[in-house]
Amino acid sequence: MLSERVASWRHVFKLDPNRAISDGALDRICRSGTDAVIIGGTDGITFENTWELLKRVRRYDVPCYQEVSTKSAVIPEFDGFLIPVVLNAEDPRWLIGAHHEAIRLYGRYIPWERVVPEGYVVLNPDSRVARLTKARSSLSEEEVTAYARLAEHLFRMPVVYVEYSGRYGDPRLIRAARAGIVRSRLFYGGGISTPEQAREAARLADTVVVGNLIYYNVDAAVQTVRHVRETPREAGPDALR
Ligand code: 1GP
Repeated sequence: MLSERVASWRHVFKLDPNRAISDGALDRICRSGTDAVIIGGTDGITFENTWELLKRVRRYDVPCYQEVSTKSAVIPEFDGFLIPVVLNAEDPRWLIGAHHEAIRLYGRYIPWERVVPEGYVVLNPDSRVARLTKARSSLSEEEVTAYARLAEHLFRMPVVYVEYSGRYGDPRLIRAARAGIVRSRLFYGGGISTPEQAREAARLADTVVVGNLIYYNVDAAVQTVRHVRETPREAGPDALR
């Protein structure tokens, strides 16, 4: 099952098809020992730029997943598909509208066994994803816990994703998400650039996502794999399961 594979990820890199990356940098990322490479982004995502990047990543053994943000860029050759559902979006398009439209058009062809929904909670109001989805991102700990609980218990989502894209997050809110889930996997992504941040994120989340750092300090990005792997996750409510 794909969601079981996703449940084994401790560290992943996220590559943006709309940003340039040299062959040398891509080589380092794909050989870094990360658990998977996710390809996806918010702006300027096309079939062509996604396909170009997928072909380059496919030279390596690392599993490669598409995080789908636009239906016209979906490529069947990925190992699997992560489908963001932005739980705190005030524009319902990003909660259900875009998904409904894609399923209306392509529903009979979708390989559901290779699809994993992600319940996003977008917490950086200045990020492109927050602006696009009109995310209600100024949330209390209690509100974040409630979104996480809702994702797991109402929507049965295998992944809850605390997204700070572009800025390192508030550890209290990552903990608040953890407090709401028992079985779902907690992803954290946003602004990781130092060993301390990588270690802290690894203590708080099940899966740590590193994106932007790849594009300005690939050495530091590669080192986050080791920092995350060396750090045990702190016990949460799921410790009892
Ligand atoms: C973005 O969560 C990822 O969707 C990673 O965030 O790009 O800030 O590392 P950064």
